[in-house]
Amino acid sequence: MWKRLLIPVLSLALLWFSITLMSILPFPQNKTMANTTVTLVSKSVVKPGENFNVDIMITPVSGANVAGAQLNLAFNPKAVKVNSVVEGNFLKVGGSTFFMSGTIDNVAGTVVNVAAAIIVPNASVNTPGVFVTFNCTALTAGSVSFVLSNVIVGSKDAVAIPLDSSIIPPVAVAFPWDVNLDGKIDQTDMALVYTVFGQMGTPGWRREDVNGDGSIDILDMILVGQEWSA
Ligand SMILES: [Ca+2]
Ligand SMILES: [Ca+2]
Repeated sequence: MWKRLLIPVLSLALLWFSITLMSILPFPQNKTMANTTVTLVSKSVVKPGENFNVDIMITPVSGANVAGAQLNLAFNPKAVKVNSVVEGNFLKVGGSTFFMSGTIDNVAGTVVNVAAAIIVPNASVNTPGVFVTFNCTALTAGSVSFVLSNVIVGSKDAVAIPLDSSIIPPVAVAFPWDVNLDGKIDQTDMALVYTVFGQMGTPGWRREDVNGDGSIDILDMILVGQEWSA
């Protein structure tokens, strides 16, 4: 009797366990990029003192009819400063615009209230483009994440358009002495230089040539050592 019951009971238990597991585990959703996206485009590596641009790119879905956008930017003010905020061509494709370059605070590490609206009745945009460009200067060692917030992209009917927030990533700007680009300057970077110590090549041919002079030597190690963050 018990033996005859055992198999069905076990099967039922297994089925219940499987169903429970399926409802608990975060199975990947069927993710489609159906929404308008706002992305941040920048060089990944800059040298101290270097000027570089951070572009904010908007890619509308078909029929989004974008007529305006706003955002804030946050960054690490020790690693980078923002010099200017310039409107890109994204909205201008649709017509003339009213542009607010926002307020730069290089102590707090913010640019707030960057916004633009098309000032042509019934005009809108459905093609990707650079909404705004932040011109920045890299300051000191470390890495910086740019983070967007308060992002609103509006249609010509003044309705907020759904955005794919999953592709509003922080972008790391790393410095030459962060050889492995992990945001820390530590034993790992020193070990990478050590591994190829003495090699010669075209200046900067590999990241271990930290000072970009073509020779991997003590000068590269000194640069890593002087920026040690561990
Ligand atoms: Ca590192
Ligand atoms: Ca070198």
